Amino acid sequence: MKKNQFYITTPIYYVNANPHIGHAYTQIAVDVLSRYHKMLGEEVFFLTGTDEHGEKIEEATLKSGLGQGREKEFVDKIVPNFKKVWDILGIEYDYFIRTTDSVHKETVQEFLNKMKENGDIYQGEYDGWFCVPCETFWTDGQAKDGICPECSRKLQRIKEKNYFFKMSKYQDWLIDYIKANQTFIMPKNRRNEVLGFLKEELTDLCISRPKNRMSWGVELPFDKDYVVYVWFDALINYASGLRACHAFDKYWPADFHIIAKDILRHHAVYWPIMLKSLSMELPKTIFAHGWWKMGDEKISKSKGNIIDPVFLAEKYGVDALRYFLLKAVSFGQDGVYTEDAFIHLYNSDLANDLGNLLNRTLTMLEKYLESPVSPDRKCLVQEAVAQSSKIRTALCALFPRVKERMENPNLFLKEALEEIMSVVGIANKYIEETAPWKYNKANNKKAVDLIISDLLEVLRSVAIALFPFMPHASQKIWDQLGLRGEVRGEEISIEKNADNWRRFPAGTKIAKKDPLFPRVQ
Ligand code: ME8
Repeated sequence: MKKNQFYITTPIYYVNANPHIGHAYTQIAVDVLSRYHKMLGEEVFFLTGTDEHGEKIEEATLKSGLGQGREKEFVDKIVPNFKKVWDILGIEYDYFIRTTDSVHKETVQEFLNKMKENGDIYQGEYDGWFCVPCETFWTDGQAKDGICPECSRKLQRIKEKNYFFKMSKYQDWLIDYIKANQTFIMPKNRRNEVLGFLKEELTDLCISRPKNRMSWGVELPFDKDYVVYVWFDALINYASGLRACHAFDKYWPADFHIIAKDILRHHAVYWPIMLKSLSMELPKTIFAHGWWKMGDEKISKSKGNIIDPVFLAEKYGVDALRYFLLKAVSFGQDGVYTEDAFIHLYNSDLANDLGNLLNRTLTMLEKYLESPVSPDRKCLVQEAVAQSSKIRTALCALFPRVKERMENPNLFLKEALEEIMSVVGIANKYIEETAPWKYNKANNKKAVDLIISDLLEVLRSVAIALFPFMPHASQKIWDQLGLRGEVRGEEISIEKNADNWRRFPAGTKIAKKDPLFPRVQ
């Protein structure tokens, strides 16, 4: 039984084109959770990678001008683009699994052999529909008029001998499991969606493609004329990725598989049944977030309405992009992207609220106090003391509130950011209400010191709490405050920060720089 480990995954993306803002969204959310759990002192494993087999990739290879049989060359060219984008976005994954890696292919074949030995795989005839862009099989009942119910494109009609996985055998078990484990599929509306889907009789899943029609895949270990259906191959990455690092025993099962709602059925129906057939432990939570859209349409490479995350990161900064994606919509819901909305949030939250708080605090410190923070924080001005105690209360509640939201199975990432920004707002108001410049004019240095010390306390804690979301900006705040070392080394541990107050070291030398988030016009 694992104790202090946290295993989190992203989907593995198709490499038929470069990543867009939708892929970046999942990566950033998982990176935030991973960084957060590291700050709790847990041992974290963050797995990502690429899904490189199947008809879609075969088609993309042909379209690229490389001939049949040169798929590996094609994917080898695209994969570095994914890694480059993740580096630019500050995604600190622990391992990048590729489904063309030998450890993955071996794992797939081993798992399929086991399922066959268990009597869960058999040969039969597939007579139904297939969607190449979604790489998904559909029954007559699901595909009205030969149109894909997921992406609305025309389907292929397929009638051929294939191998099947006995999903129907496990239908009742899965329904009971989902009902008994309230947080297995999150958020709740997704759980209901899966339970709704399971009200219909589950058909067995076609898990092979005959090589004479589509040969780009992992060969079936028990029949050389077939390759494994790409989804059956891809889902196994969550095990092979750990195996590649000899980390399986330490981290299995996953705490979270983070995906978007488009691939919920594959993760919440196929995958648990595959694991059940293999007698393997199930992931604790499958969390399906929403879609980024342009107008009413999902942003997707096949629709061509993509937004390039690197362009935005270069224009506004990586951390601004990370902040926008997680603050603009509650995790789990859809969001509509516009650059205007991005700029609006950037200016109001980052330039005005956070950037200003840092700037005003450091400017006052430079102007009003001889030494940065005097160890003597006693202040005889009752008014200032009363205000100070209010801000102290707000700040002491910050880590517990952030913790409550980040560790909630609903993954309240937006709401955690709201808590942090609310303390920033309170601190800005504190400056307005206490007007330290007046105390300075009256030469009451003790009151000035009290107020500025409080603001430094706030900024220190805010930098820590923001680190998972905005790692670069929070380190810059830390450095400007003159604090030593790295924010990432701090712990968001309630036990260790029981009273999150008076933790700012006295006598610290500040290092004020240009504004962190210059206003965008
Ligand atoms: O489905 N909004 O790969 P894929 C939010 N290879 N998230 C989005 C998005 C959008 N508009 N567009 C894409 C596959 N995503 C399979 C997965 S896993 C074993 C195999 C993100 O390249 C989101 O995470 O089509 C979604 O689930 C994923 O990209 C789909 O990526």
